[in-house]
Amino acid sequence: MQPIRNIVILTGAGISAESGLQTFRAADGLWEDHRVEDVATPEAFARDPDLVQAFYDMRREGILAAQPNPAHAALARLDAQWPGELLIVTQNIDDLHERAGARRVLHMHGEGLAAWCTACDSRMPWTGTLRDDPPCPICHAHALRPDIVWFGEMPYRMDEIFAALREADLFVSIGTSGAVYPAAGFVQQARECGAEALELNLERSQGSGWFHESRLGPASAIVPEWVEEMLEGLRSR
Ligand code: BJW
Repeated sequence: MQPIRNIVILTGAGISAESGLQTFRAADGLWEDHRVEDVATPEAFARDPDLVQAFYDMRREGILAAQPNPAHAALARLDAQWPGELLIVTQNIDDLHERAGARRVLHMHGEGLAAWCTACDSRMPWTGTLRDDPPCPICHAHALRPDIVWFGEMPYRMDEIFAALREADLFVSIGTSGAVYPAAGFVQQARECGAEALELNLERSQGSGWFHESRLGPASAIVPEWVEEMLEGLRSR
């Protein structure tokens, strides 16, 4: 077998669970008190902007209070040391990969600490609240929304993701349930292009059968173990 050179890593809410950020689909998950259609669709936002803005104001506070955990730190270490192509595609809207030091990160579902002005189409860092409907600092319209991708909207930077998947020798999925497309289909796309596929999760995901190997456990333990293996493999090449 050829040595692994190019890696695509898909992360989901499970990697941030041990940083205190709730996942979506656990029994006590984020949407326990909210129906997903009431908060995570453009239609819901049009119908009840106050409810949706308040939900994301709360999420923003949670992100600001959270700290990266050993799984984020391990991926940052791999990013810094891996000599081949590497792309961390995260579905998460938190910035914990970046705060741990990772650089090759792509947020396919947007960023919780950013706002998007739908009047002038500007995107900007945002750490305050939006439920008070502040004006856009650029065009002054009252048309700011969280810069995140809701159901029915196109995830960001799909061309870059598909290009990376085509070149990947290894696809690794960490802490995602495989319930939301197009991310849930990445494993199939990577495999069709010849990649090995590894899943790291607390429990098997919906698409578990697509992976060559599944390692089960908390991300803060199994991600650093896997990263050490990869770096050890580099040293012995
Ligand atoms: C641990 C752990 C620990 C816990 N250690 N692990 C029918 C069929 C197919 C598709 C569709 C369909 N009907 C509609 C669609 C499309 C739709 C979709 O997928 N719907 C599904 C409900 C079926 N998708 C879309 O609309 C997307 N857009 C789209 O498809 O555009 C068209 C297109 C087509 C082709 C190419 C390109 C585009 C947009 C999806 C947007 C999703 N947005 C959200 C909200 C973002 C903002 C926010 O954060 O509020 O993104 S939904 C939510 O789910 C969020 C997440 O990123 C996403 C995935 O969730 P994730 O991360 O997997 O979390 P959980 O909770 O599900 O799982 C956590 C996992 O962690 C579990 O497995 C645990 O075991 C594990 N875990 N603790 C390790 N300590």
